[in-house]
Amino acid sequence: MLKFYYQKFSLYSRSVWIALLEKKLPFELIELALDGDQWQPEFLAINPFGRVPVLVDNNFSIFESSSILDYLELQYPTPCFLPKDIKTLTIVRMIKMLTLHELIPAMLTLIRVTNNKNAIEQANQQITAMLNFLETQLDDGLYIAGDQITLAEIVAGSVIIWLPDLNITLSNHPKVELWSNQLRQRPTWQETQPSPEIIQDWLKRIQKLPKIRARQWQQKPSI
Ligand SMILES: N[C@@H](CCC(=O)N[C@@H](CS)C(=O)NCC(=O)O)C(=O)O
Repeated sequence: MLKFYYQKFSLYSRSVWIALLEKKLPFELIELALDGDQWQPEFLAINPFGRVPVLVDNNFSIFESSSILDYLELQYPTPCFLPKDIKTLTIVRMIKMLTLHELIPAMLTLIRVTNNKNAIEQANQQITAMLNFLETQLDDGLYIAGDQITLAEIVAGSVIIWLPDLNITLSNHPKVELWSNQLRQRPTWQETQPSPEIIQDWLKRIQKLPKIRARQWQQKPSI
């Protein structure tokens, strides 16, 4: 049985959780509190970087959400979340990477940085650029590759629905808004949707994680 280590508020965990559910794979959910349990030797033996998500398949431990999603596509290819057409496949991969390297870091900046106008402005511009790009890739009522969801939906679509919690409206991007609302109705999105209490808790705790991590890293015996 697959073991999935996750945290309910983790933007990175949710895409993997949705992929496992969409593929209807049996898996054991193991929740970390990220209150120090990620630094326990048992967990560091699974992921020496002390982060979730992690997937363990038959003692094979995979970390980094993008690598886990790639592994799932190769090992459990049905249903397949990567289109065959080369151009569409490349757009899906671009959206996945842009979400991880542009969108999520910009969202984390908006949550963590309160006193640096330039950083906040830049983060807002990054988010707008992402929304503009998605808007050009969508047709009304359809997914990125047509009728079927892809890793673009699973990665970007699991994150974008958090934007209203950061006071960023999707109404200037009507195709993205429709797309996001459609995804929100899927059973897998509903099953993984954090409650408003978890979101509030997340907004507070996510600010502290880098400081705790820096302290912990200094104290950590070298590996
Ligand atoms: N690049 C990693 C990022 C994973 C990540 O940063 N996870 C956060 C939760 S959202 C974490 O485990 N943080 C624990 C900590 O900072 O101590 C991925 O894509 O999986």
